[in-house]
Amino acid sequence: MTSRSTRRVRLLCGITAPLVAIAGIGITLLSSNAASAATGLAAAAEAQGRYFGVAYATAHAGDSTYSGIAGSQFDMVTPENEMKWDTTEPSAGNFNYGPGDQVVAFAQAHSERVRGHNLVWHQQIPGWVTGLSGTAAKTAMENHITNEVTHYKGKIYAWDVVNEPFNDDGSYRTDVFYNAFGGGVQYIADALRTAHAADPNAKLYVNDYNIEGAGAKADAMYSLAQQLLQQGAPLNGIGFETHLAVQYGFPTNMQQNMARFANLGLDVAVTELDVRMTLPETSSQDSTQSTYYTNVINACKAISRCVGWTVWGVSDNYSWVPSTFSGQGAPLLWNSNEQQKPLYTTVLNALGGTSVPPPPSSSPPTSRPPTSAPPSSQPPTSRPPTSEPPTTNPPTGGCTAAYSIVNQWPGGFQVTVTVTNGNAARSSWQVGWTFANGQTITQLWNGTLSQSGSAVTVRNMSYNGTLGAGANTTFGFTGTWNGSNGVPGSLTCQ
Ligand code: 9MR
Repeated sequence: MTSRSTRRVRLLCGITAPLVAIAGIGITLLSSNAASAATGLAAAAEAQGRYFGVAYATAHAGDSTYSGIAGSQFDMVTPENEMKWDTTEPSAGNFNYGPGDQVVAFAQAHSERVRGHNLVWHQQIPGWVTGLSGTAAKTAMENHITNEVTHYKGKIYAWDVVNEPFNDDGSYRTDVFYNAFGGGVQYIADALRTAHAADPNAKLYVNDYNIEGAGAKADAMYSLAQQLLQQGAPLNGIGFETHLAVQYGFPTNMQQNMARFANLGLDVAVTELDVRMTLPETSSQDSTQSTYYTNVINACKAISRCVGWTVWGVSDNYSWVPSTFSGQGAPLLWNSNEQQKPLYTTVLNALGGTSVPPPPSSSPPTSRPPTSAPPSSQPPTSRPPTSEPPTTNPPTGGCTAAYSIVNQWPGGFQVTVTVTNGNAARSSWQVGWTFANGQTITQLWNGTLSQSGSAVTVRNMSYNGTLGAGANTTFGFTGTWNGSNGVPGSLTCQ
């Protein structure tokens, strides 16, 4: 099936140019290779173009039930402690990546991606760092980031570059990094730039708790995000930890609050979800907990740039909660005997269940943001914008691809291509086109490129080949042009 439509997109350089959303060739994949590798929660999240992750601790790796759940129900892993500074650089210049490598190996063995957590935080830093000041502290921070991000280059989907920079009243924590750089925005911008230089393809986040709902702390984070973007710092997303408690109420206007960050052109993610309660567990508290989890799932689902959820642990027996909040616990989807709670089904249903949903009948497919950051060659004015959904009709088979120039400058340009699946789940895709004006791709992300002359073929990466019915994903590239920079006449997708 082939269809074609045109829309006008305002380029960041101020020119309005005709861009084209182009449908491709419909090929229905055979069921033998169409099934997603993911099961349970991950499969449900992936069916609508998002992920469902878990904090994983090597301390429990020998527990086969724990590892079995972590390796089958999720498609993203966050090391609970293994990539923090006190583990990775316990003394100056002595790096220890053994535990973090173990987490990455676990994730890769189970086809799961990794959120790196974290590079700069006021907690879990060794004494040799807190004792520094001035240039020595700045240098230590930059060296630490450069070394760790370089070590994991290409293996990390997103980094929590700076963790928990704010006090609850919205003021900055005046930690060693704040003091060394003379301000919050200064050290955070420097940390982001340093991380970006080491791995231009990792998405870079600032992460915090108690910013889920409207309030002074969320406003402070919003102001920080604006300032970082204004100065061209490579910020890609905001992490909302979402450590909730049934007794404290649900965050005010969580969806609207997350959406305003997304509207800045940022990804948003729920990064450390759990909902604790006062023990003993009661049915009334369970009911509130179910509501809170459902609300969090729905808030993210309603925002196209919300990329996924991560729960902060598998089962209640290993949760951080009881040792931190005396008399509280039961915050997760598996109980202290590592058995599924009814809450698991609640969350699965909120995600949409394991069955593949039908394609949308009238609304355009949910837009999924890029899964890695644009390259460093991108000029500072070119924030990765929210890609517009293609204007093609919902495909009935095969897949379609829409090409959108999202930025252009003399001799260079940036494109986002949205790949939208038809009505059959698939495990791979391939998009092709021919450049009309001899353009050359210089760097491409979220896909594997082959360009021969003007003919371009892009295939999926291991992590974004699987698309449920009606789901979409994007890849992007920067390139060079000379004379004119027209959009290709047609794109194929199969
Ligand atoms: O779950 C982590 C726990 O094992 C550690 O002892 C603790 C140290 O402060 O950190 C916990 O994880 C935190 C995360 O790294 C940042 N956000 C809050 C999490 C819960 O405290």
